[in-house]
Amino acid sequence: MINVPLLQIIMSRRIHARRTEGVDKNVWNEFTQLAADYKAVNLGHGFPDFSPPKFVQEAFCDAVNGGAQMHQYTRVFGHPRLVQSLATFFSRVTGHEIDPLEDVLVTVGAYQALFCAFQALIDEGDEVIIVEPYFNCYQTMVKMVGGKEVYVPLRPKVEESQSSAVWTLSAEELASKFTPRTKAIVINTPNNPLGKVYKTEELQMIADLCIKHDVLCISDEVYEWLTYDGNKHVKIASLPSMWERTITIGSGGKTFSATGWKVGWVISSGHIIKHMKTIFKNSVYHCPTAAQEAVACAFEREYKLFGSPESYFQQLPAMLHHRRRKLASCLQSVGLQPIMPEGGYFMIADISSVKVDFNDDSTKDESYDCRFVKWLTKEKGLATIPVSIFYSPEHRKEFDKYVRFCFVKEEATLDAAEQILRKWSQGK
Ligand code: IK2
Repeated sequence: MINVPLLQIIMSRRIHARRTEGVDKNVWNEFTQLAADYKAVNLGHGFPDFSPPKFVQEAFCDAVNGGAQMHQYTRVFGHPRLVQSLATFFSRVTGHEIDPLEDVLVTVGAYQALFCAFQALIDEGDEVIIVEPYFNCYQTMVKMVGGKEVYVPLRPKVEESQSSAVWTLSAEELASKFTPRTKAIVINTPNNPLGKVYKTEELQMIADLCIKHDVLCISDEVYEWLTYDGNKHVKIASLPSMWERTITIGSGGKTFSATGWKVGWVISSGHIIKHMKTIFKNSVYHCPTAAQEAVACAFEREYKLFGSPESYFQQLPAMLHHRRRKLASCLQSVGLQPIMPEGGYFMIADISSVKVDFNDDSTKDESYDCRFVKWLTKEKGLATIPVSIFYSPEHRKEFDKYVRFCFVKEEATLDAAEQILRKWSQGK
C-alpha cells in the first residue's frame, strides 16, 4: 500500500535530473504504436520482416549450444573472437592495420556506440555539426551532454530531384558552421532516411574541414553493405589523416538482418576508443556473449567469401535492389514522386502532388507530412514515417513534403502496401 505522507515528501522535490529535460519525447514510439494500433502494413520502422540468412541463424544456434562459456560474461570491451574478426575484416577494407584490443569496442547496437561517443567526447558547450537529414538520436544525445547542435542540410541541387545523388552539402555553408567551439561533425552514409551515399570528393571536402579545424568525425555507417546501381560506400576513416580523428560506427543487426540481436561496434584509433571504453564500462559494461559469437562467425564467413556472389554483402543488396525498384514504380504509379536511394533501407517520396482532405482536427497543428502519415495509417492501413522528424526545428518546414518508406520487407508486405496505394489512387 502507498504511504501517502511519504508520497507527498517524494513529490515535493524535483525527481528528474536536468539532462532528461527536452529529450523525453520520442516520435518513434508514437508512430510505431500507431502502426500497431491500426494493424497497418508496416513500411515505417526500419527492420527486415524476414529472417536472417540460414548461416546467420545457424551461427546463433551454434553459439547458444556452444558450451557453458557462451552463457557467461566475456571480455568487457568485446568478445575476443568478435573483436578479432572485426579487426581482420576491417583492416582489409580500410587498408589500415586495426588492433583488435585497442581500436575496437563492441556495444549494444550502433545506438549505444553513438551514446558512448557523445558521452565520451563532447563536453558542455561544445558544438557538434549534424548533417540533415539525420538519425534522430544524434540530436538528443548531444543535448544530453550539454552540447550545442549546429545543423546543416543536404539539399537537392535540382528542384525535381529523382535520386538521392543530387542532394548535396554546400561547401560554403558547411565551412561557415565550423567555429573554435566545434568539437565534432556527425555524418551518416548511406543515409537514413534519404539513401544518399557520399562520394569520395564529398567526404574529402568534409575531411579537409575536420583537419583544418582539428575536429572529430563521427561516421555512422550502419548500412555500409547496402549500396545499389554500382554506388560504392567509402569510409571517411580511410582518407589521408582521417583515421586518427574518425569514429566509425557499425551494426551487426543491419549487417546480417538481425536487428534484435543489438550487437554494434566502434572502430577508431585507440587514443579515442579508450575514452569510449570508460563510458561503456561504467554503464552497460557488457554485450551478450552468444550474439557476439554469432556475429564473429558470420564475419569470418564473409571474410572468406568477400567479393564473391555467395557473400551476403552481395546477396542482400541484390535482393533489395529489386524490392527498391518495385516500391519506386508502385509509388510513381499512384502519383507520388520517389527519390531513388543510392543505398540503405529507405526511400523517401514527395507527397506534395497529392491532395488529401485530412478531416482530422486532432492533427491540425502538426506538419503536413505528420498529418499525411497519420492519415495514411489510420484511414488506409499503411504505416510510413514523416521525413520532417529527421530535421531540426529551423529546417523542418522546408522538408515536410516527404514521407519515408522502408523496403527491407518481404515481397508479400510490399504487395500488400501496393494494393493499399492502388485502391487509394482509384478512389476506393
Ligand atoms: N544509425 C542509424 C543511421 C540507424 O538507422 C540505426 C537503426 N535505426 O533504424 C530504425 C529506423 O530508422 O527505422 C542505428 C544507428 C541503430 O542501429 P542498431 O540497431 O544497431 O542500434
